[in-house]
Amino acid sequence: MARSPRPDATVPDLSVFDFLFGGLGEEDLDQVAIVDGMSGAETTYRQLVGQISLLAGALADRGVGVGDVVALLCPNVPAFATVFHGILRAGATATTVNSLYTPDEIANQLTDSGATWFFTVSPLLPGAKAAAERVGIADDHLIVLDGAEGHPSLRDLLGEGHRAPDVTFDPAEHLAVLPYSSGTTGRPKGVMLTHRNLVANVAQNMAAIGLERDDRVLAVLPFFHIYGMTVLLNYALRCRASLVTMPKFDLAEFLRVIGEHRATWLFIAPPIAVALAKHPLVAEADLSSVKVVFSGAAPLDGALAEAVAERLDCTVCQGYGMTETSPVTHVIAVDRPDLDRSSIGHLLPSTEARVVDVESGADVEVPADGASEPGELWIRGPQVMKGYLGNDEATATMLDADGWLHTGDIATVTVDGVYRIVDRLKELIKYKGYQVAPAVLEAVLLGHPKIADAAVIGVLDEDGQEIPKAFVVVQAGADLTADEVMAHVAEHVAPHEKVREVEFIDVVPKSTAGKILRKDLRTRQATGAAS
Ligand code: 4UW
Repeated sequence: MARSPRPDATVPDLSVFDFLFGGLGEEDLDQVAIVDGMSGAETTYRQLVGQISLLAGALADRGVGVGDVVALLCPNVPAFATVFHGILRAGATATTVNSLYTPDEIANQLTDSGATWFFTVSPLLPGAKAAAERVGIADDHLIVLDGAEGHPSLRDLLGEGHRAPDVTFDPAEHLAVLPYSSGTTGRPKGVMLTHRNLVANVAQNMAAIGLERDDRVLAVLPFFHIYGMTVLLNYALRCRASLVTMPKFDLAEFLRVIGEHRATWLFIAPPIAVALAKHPLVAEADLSSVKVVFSGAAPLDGALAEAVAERLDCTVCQGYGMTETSPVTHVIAVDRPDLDRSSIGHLLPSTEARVVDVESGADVEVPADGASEPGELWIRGPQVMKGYLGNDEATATMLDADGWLHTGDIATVTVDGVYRIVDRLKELIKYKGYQVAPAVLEAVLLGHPKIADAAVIGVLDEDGQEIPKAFVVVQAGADLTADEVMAHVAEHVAPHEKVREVEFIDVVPKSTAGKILRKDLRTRQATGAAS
């Protein structure tokens, strides 16, 4: 068992709102909290807190408070921060929805989370409305931030002028958010994160990562995902930095926004690192303001990290974690330029870890020199989730009686406490940092009349990035092409979940209990064996 080399972080017994905004000083209020990277419109901390309070008041006036779940389907625009923190300030729980989701996927999350109010934006209204209708959320409970006929708008709600309510709850028990994650296996599940979980992770980040007041932080990674939620919307704002929002990634726009707003920190996922290292457009851009590029959500190759550092003349750092840990557990902090960039660095303060041999269940030996043998990474700390909503069985598989969360990632560790992710035990696939659940794709594949059986794993493309690949068994006597398989999946899932490679096989390898042997498919992929 290992602990962080840094002193413990103090985790105050506060709500997310009070921790982030309760201590705003006079000198902070006129600081820019958020810049809309597209229009350049600025929101100060004073304005942001004012809007959050008004939204909380409008929600309270509608009877929304502790015990209610409010869904938010919205790209990265400044109003996301108002709504997200307004929901929490009112005492309700926010469930953030992937803005790429299909109406079916949205409806599943609305139903599973028990959401009764729903915020979205007009470009996403068709999908949101279809989902809302399916689950019985009426038009007056479906708020369209920028306005749409028949729906309340954000301006309507803020214009009512209600004061924020007095709410009381126990931050250690009360759910702040319910993001969705498939975890180690199966379909997406609601991850129960308390106010304390989120406050803790911000406090832990503050004691390690190194973002400073006055930094301008590019916020292109989605706020709905735990990475954007905690690191951008919570940690950066608590540091009194300025967020520069972008609703979606487009390289030319990304480079323009960095130059125009003099962004100092870029939080990215590895595919953006590939673009920064290789794309010709980068050579023409003014990236002289960039001090730090911080990557997370999927493995970062060491040579790629070097290439980015050299080309941008900046520091490249890496963080690791998962939705179930709020998410950050490990980082290469900016004050550790000595660490290998392909490692995930050290444990965050107040975080413990074990690296456990998968066969024997014992902690791996850590040699005096070099890295340990690989084992499953286990985590314990105040950022670890309460469990999965309404799914005790899935919770019990991941969280043991001693509070250890079994990540499903395979890591090594050195005697200096530097960790490296070397493999994944669980079936989860990360495509551009987004979660893709094989179970979801396999169900879609099995829905095709010409497919007898199917299994999906992650494989690497030529840039070393993970993509979903389907192994398909065709029904006897049927004719099916790889393109037809991919088109069928694309019709039923969000764009990031598409199957991007297909191989036809005779039989899907399975255990006697009928579980897909993904390990065998990975071996087959690695060796090119047609066994
Ligand atoms: N290297 C290898 C990594 C890495 C990784 C994540 O969608 P989720 O549940 O959560 C995330 C969290 C991203 C994140 C955490 C902490 C942090 O500092 C940061 O950047 C600043 C980003 O993506 O997926 C969790 C799974 O994603 C893989 C790993 O398999 C993990 O269980 N993963 N980060 N640096 N793999």
